[in-house]
Amino acid sequence: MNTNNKLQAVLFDVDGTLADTEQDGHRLAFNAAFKQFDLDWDWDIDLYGELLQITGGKERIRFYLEKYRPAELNRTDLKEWIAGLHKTKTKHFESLMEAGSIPLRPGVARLIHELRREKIKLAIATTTTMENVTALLRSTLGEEAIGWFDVIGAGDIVPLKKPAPDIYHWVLDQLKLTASQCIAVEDSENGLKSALAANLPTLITVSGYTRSQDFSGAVAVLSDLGEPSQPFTQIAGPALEKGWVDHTILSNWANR
Ligand code: XBP
Ligand code: MG
Repeated sequence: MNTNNKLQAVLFDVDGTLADTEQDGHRLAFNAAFKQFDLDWDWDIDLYGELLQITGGKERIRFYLEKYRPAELNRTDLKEWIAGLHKTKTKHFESLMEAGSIPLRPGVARLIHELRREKIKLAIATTTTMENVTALLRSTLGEEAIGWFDVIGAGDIVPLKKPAPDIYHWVLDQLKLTASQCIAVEDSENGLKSALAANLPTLITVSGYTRSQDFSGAVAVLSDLGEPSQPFTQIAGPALEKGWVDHTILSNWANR
């Protein structure tokens, strides 16, 4: 095999992929921030599912105002007000992570440790705010885990969030790798669109809010990354010999 084609890096999404953070993490943090701002808004589980079509917390708040609270759009300081509300939301999310409220999904820690042993680079490409990424990694894998990732692309580092490919382009640039040397792991249609538009082979592990989305173009769709003791369920893609994702399977997908 040409070394240029060898799998060099795995690019992980965060929300829904590393951990199921939306329903009982981000949603609760938004609601806590609304309360702190004396707003009578409550994003219940169904409404939040609808709002998730918009990636990015600040963008999601603006979308909610446009659809459900148009009077609020008349604020003269709207942009700053949303930014302040979102900052408060981030603090609440960090507290939830510090309390250890959300575990990593099956197979995530195992695969990260294995990729490190195999000297395959780790990167993150996410829409979420950087503080959320570090809080999650710290609470689940320990303080030093942040340093295991060669590149972390997060939040507003690029102007256009997923489904635009910008965050994946930015991470590939930082890694100095081409898309064909890497594979992305995502959980959502917006994330898949973003990775595919950057030409990345993409594995989907479905999450709470995303299991009925359209994952055409993914190398495979799985319930999760699986463990030898707790195999994944395969939803789409070519039949696999094992019930857990390891670096060999990822290399094969990257080199299809
Ligand atoms: C994640 C998101 C984020 C989080 C909230 O999408 O859409 O907006 O819900 O994060 P993906 P912030 O998993 O595709 O990256 O509030 O920090 O923006
Ligand atoms: Mg996601």
